[in-house]
Amino acid sequence: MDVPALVEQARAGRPRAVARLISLVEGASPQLREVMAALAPLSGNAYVVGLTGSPGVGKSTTTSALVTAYRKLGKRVGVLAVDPSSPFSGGALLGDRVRMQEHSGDSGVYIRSMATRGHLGGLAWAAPQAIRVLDGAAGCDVILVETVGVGQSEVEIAAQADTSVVLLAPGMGDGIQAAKAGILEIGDVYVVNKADRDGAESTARELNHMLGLGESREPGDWRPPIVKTVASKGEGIDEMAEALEKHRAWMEERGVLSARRRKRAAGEVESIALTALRERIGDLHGDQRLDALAGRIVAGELDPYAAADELVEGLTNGGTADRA
Ligand SMILES: Nc1nc2c(ncn2[C@@H]2O[C@H](COP(=O)(O)OP(=O)(O)OP(=O)(O)O)[C@@H](O)[C@H]2O)c(=O)[nH]1
Ligand SMILES: [Mg+2]
Repeated sequence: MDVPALVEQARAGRPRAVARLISLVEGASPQLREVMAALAPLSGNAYVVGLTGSPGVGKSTTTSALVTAYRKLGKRVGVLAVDPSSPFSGGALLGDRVRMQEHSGDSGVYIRSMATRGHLGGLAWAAPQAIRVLDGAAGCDVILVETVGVGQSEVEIAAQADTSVVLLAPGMGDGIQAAKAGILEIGDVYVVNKADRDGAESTARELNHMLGLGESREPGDWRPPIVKTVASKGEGIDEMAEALEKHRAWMEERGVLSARRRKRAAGEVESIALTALRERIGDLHGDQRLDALAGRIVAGELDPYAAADELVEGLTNGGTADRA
């Protein structure tokens, strides 16, 4: 596969080339490095918005309505629907495809679903690379990343996004769960969707109360807004887009955007390096270097910490040439 040609085709607006690039990174193809190297100078223009919330709160419906709003502004939009509970792309996200169907004929919209369970490093590993393809190769101005809020995943997705949106819906006991799940720390913008249903007002009030209970804010600090939407009718979506824009502007003013991106890149490097190190250590089982160190520990000549230092030193200094 000719990576530079694929990148060129993707940049010329060919959706199939974008899809193939994402498949390469998703499948951890041997060409992954080549793809990432090609995309490095092209990336960094897209604004990445993460949307998370309990199953069924309306993430896909909201995402689809936001796509419409951004398209009206002439922006190219990428959508990444990440399913952290499934090792298969497609299955659980079939409903999402249906809800996104209205954009299927639009060449300014790329929609991709991705399963991350079973991936080494999970979401933290797979999503940022797909985001790079949508950003650098597909030239998206905005990338919307939808993840179901289960366990750790919402925290992980918050770390991937420039702006994190937490969605709630009335009547799901979400307010109380919110505190437990720790989402009160990750939301930059809160959306109470299904505002056509009873209880939306009290959900918003409860959320407002809980957000206010946090540590006191300095003047000029970001105060996460709460937006009420009826995504299925497109109501409140413009307000939501406005809240996102405000957050983006606030981050840019204060240098928060670049700080977040640097932190994200650092985390990515760390995770890739740890994976590489783990693989090399895994390769050492049955290797005489590890065995020799173990023997010295058992003989009382060496403690396990000093042995681990020696092992890591040896791997990082001597072990690279033969594996590059
Ligand atoms: N009444 C009402 N229903 C809505 C609204 N938004 C979405 N729905 C409905 O809620 C259901 C779930 O919507 P989705 O957008 O699939 O929700 P989701 O959060 O993406 O769901 P998962 O991806 O399965 O976690 C669908 O039947 C939608 O039509 C709304 O504002 N009001
Ligand atoms: Mg969905």
